[in-house]
Amino acid sequence: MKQQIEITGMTCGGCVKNVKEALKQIEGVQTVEVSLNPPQAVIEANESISKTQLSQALVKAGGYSIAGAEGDKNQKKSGGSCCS
Ligand code: 9UX
Repeated sequence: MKQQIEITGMTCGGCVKNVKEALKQIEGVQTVEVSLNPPQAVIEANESISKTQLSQALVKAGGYSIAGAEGDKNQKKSGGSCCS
């Protein structure tokens, strides 16, 4: 099934890559498409992945979060791997 999530905290192409890699690590996830504009991810997985699980992966990847979800107030702590 497909799930679309809105992501906050992505500011450059490196973020997109980080997010994509992080989401791919989640068990059951088959394909991940991430775009910066609008900041979102579309995930295809065998089963529904919980928002909690997605959110955790995003935070681990570098302080990103799902828009509107709990933890969205977390400020991004540091820049990612590329431009900042
Ligand atoms: Mo995103 Mo770029 O975390 O330095 S701003 S990779």
